[in-house]
Amino acid sequence: MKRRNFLKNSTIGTAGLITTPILASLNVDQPNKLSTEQSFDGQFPIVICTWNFTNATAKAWEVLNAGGNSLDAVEQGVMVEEADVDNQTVGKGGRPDRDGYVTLDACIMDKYGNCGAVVYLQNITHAVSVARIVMEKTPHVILAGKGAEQFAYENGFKKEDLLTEKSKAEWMEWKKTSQYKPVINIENHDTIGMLAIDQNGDISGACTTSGMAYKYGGRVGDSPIIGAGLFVDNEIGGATATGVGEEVVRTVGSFLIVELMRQGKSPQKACEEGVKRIMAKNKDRKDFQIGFIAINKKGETGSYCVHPGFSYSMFTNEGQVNQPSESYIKP
Ligand code: SD4
Repeated sequence: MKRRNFLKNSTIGTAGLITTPILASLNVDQPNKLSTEQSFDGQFPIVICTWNFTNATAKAWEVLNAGGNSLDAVEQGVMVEEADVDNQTVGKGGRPDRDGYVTLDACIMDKYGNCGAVVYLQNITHAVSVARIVMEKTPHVILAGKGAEQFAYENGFKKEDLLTEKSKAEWMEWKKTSQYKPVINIENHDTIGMLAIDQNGDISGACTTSGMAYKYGGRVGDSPIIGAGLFVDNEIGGATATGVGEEVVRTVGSFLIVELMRQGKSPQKACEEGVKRIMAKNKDRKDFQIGFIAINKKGETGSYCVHPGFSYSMFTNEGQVNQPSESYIKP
């Protein structure tokens, strides 16, 4: 976003005036940190998320455009998908594990590097909100299973059956063969990982999923693991992942991408390197999908994936776009 658009934006008549001194106070000696000069080259406020979850980015944008902070934006953005029963990869309506239980993984990270996560959470739609209160109300980072569920009830969340008729019918069909074979680009959407920069230039991220369909009971993926499925460093940028979580965990993918940006790589180049590291560990195996998205402090974005078909949704002052991702394996 150019300076003129930034100032034109929104509520920003005043927010721009407030923001500029904050930007000016940031360290200008380090190229990866936001300088006053650089601050208007990128785009912010901005929100991006994995896949074409346009309703989610629209919700997050609503928060950002009203002057809200990036933490609220990412939480409320991904909640849209958690509540959508037609989305069978996130929240309510998600596909169950091989025993028929819907178990959710989610995490959230704020501008201070605070983070919270829930793993193997059952019967609660908004796993990301439970993750947020783990971050804000406990001395811990991760709560699992029954403990996480109990904590959620104590904090006013209500018990819900997350297994919809549709997901149940599909699971019963799957049980006939019980063959575990993750499908590449299921329905062209999957786990939602979201990154946002607010009007103050502060970055937050969230990631939430029902995990791989028909996984082993008790399996936890990358999505709630800070550094794997999501990482945010407010001085540098953020990254988040979708795809076969085991592969992302093995390379601590999102942390790696943020560190590569710290070393000077663009979000695009950092995502490419993240995927290449995974492929280097899988010389004989290419039958899985991983997609990374990243954003730096300037609001520049990038993405890369293993197989064609991945894209990310972006909402800025210039509107919403679905950005196709380049892939390691060419179309
Ligand atoms: C997981 N990364 O549980 C998640 C699921 C996902 O594409 O993104 N699937 O491994």
